[in-house]
Amino acid sequence: MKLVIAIVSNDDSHTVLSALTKANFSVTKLSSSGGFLRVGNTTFMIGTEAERLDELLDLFKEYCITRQLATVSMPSSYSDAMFSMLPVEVTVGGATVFVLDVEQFIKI
Ligand code: 2BA
Repeated sequence: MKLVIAIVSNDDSHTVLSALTKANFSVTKLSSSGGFLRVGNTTFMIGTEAERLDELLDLFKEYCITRQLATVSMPSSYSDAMFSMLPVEVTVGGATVFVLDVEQFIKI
């Protein structure tokens, strides 16, 4: 069994969640935020049989769209502020996915 932790844009979370549940994956949805942009995103935790991993990843590929976003990076300290408030373009969307082996899956 695998545990998939997937971080996606809030813009894509509704459609990918619908597709996941329609395909009979069990999903836990967490509200999260990224350390770089410091805006909200969505983290999904999905426990699945290893045989269905490719099917699961295909749903994220289909529904999580990458886009370019112009933003300003947030200063981490006062001395950084003068340099880091310049506009930067980052790629957002898509999905950041971690796949972990599950040692035990227990429902009590
Ligand atoms: P954020 O940390 O808010 O990052 C949003 C996007 O900003 C990133 O997209 C990347 O394109 C850019 N970015 C991040 N750190 C950067 C940096 N130091 N310099 C320049 N650009 C930077 P993604 O890579 O697709 O990541 C989307 C979200 O997934 C991240 O939001 C974070 O919440 C999570 N994430 C990505 N990689 C991670 C990792 N290795 N561990 C934990 N969470 C991760």
